[in-house]
Amino acid sequence: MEDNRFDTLASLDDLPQDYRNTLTEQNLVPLWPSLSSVMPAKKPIPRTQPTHWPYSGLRPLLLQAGELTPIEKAERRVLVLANPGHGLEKMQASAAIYLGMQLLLPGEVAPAHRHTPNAIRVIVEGEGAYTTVDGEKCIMRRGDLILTPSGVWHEHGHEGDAPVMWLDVLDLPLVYYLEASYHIDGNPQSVLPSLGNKNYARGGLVPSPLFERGDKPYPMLHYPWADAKAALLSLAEGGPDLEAVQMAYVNPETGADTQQILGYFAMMLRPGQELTLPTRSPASVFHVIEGHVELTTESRSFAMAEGDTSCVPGFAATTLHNSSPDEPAFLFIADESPLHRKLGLYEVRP
Ligand code: 1HN
Repeated sequence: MEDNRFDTLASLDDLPQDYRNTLTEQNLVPLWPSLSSVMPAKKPIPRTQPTHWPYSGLRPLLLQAGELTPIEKAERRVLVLANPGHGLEKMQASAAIYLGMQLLLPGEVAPAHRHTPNAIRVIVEGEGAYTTVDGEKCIMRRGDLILTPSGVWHEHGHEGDAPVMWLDVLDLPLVYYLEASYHIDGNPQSVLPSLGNKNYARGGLVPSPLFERGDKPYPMLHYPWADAKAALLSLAEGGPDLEAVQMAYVNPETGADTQQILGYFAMMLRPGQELTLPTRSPASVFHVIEGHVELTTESRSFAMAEGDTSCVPGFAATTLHNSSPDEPAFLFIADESPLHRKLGLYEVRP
């Protein structure tokens, strides 16, 4: 048996032009000339290229956008981290992941809206900004994860005195491809009295008044970095032999991924640690919260500093290295694994 029979199939040029013209007139296409590109042998040929967006390059351009474009003219003032493999105008980091770096200046308001794509934010720099999600005012601090699930009202405001920047991660490319992407404008939300994430102050305990359990699909919207970092340090301390010090962000009521399509993780690399990740079908995004990380994938290598973001396609062998001999490094990771698992496409290659 040949290794790849598809390579031997006839091409379009093997067909007479008048036959091809007649097919086109009737909106018909022969399959065999395209079979090997839509289903390549053994693994996909991704459009997604390993790509690195250093914060040092992005930051001054985003601040410049703050001077050039008032918030009223932007709705959201964002520079999109676009993967050249998809074409910059597609605004995709991977097949399903959109990434943007957003700027809010003191006193500005990014008005309330809701939309079908799911969003999250990871705070990169600055203090005093907040986002109100479903009536819950979430104060943004560096490294915090804040969820804005599909269909939920959200708006951003800034009561501090220096610019605030954060990374937005959305499943927009997928939802757009499905022709399911739209938004609805809203009015300022009233902030509801709530304990927010403090309802889930300790792992393993969920509120259960009068023996009942909550039924919100997104019970926790704000995951402070201080808690995630403490959890990672505790895991590392308790397991000196543990290869990967990694936490998944989950719905505390169900233990499931926080959102339906993209998955979110926090990882600690011990001083000097080199970690080879499993080769998996979903694409992944890596964002450095603290420290320096060298990411190597498919003969590309990125020296990542704090605030840097990079993207790696699925099926790509990837190694992370904390180049500091005496400080841990901390990463935020987003991937397409919930989507792949739901679709039955999730794979880990040996
Ligand atoms: C959006 O609503 C936000 O609410 C950020 O901050 C980025 C990118 C595409 C579509 C909607 C936000 C977005 C977005």
